Amino acid sequence: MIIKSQKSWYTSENDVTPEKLYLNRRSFIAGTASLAVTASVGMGAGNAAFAKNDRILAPLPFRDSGYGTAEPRTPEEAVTSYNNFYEFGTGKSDPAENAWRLQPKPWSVKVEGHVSRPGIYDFEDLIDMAALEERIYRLRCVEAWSMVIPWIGVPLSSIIKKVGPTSGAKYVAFETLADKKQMPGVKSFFNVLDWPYREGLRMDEAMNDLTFIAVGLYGKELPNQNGAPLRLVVPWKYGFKSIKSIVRMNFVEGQPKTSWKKSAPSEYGFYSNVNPEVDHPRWSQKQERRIGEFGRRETMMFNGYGEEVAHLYADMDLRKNY
Ligand SMILES: Nc1nc2c(c(=O)[nH]1)N[C@H]1C(S)=C(S)[C@@H](COP(=O)(O)O)O[C@H]1N2
Ligand SMILES: [Mo]
Repeated sequence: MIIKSQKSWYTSENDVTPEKLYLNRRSFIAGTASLAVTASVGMGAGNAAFAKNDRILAPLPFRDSGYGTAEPRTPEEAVTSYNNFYEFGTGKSDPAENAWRLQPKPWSVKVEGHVSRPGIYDFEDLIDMAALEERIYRLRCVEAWSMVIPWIGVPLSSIIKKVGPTSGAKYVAFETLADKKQMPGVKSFFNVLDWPYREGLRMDEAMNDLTFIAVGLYGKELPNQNGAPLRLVVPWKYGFKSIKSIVRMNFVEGQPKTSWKKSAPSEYGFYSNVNPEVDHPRWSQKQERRIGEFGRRETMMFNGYGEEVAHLYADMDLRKNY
């Protein structure tokens, strides 16, 4: 019987327990004989966490971007073992346990739609490794916890400029890999989400200076569980907008369909801007628990990035456009 030693930052779902998550307390109770068989999502319940993801992560060259915060960074161990990546299971420790199956190299991204240079881009053609910068951003999950993460990557705008959107491009739609062979959550009987995982941004959001494509964190390549080899980071929006392991970018005219909105439209909208004034139907968004800290913090409008992004929504009702 495996009983995990719990880190201080490793919360149970005691903050909020969304229905969709409660099925998956498996990872939490793996040592509890009476409950050990609840809702296994088909990847072998009860494995020790954090044991298998032994891909060697190369250090990355980067410059400091000046995008920082005085708040302490969340410990690396928490950033890489307390994750949401449903393709590998819905428990917080499932991604770290299962994502070793993902093959992030070689990797390519299909770029299509309203662009002058569509095509299949190798990772190396999309990401200028000589231009990597570090940005320390807050990440606020919709489930009312948050982290501070030193990301390494490039502005999304640098990639968009490469592919040359044309006037028909009003939104960018993103998709994650959905490969049953590599992703046990995708072949699971419990289809929590409609795969592939989909997200999208309005073009002005995508071009905003804060919007980032991360290829690393804490000075090294991205661990698989954090979305290797490239993932979006949109720091003023709830974490689920920050789509991982991207394989497709489609430049479209209409607002794209997104996975969470499709699964529960009254709970998750297209915009998903962090907003303490607009509660989730099942819990408050006024406060958050910073992973690694005791107590709670007040949640900030736009996650504290209002100066950079509030103008994007100047004439919108953010209660309607949640
Ligand atoms: N493809 C994919 N991307 C995803 C998710 C997911 O389940 N699948 N979860 C999202 C959610 S809810 C959050 S909070 C962040 C978590 O990122 P992290 O694990 O690197 O902290 O990833 C987001 N990106
Ligand atoms: Mo999240």
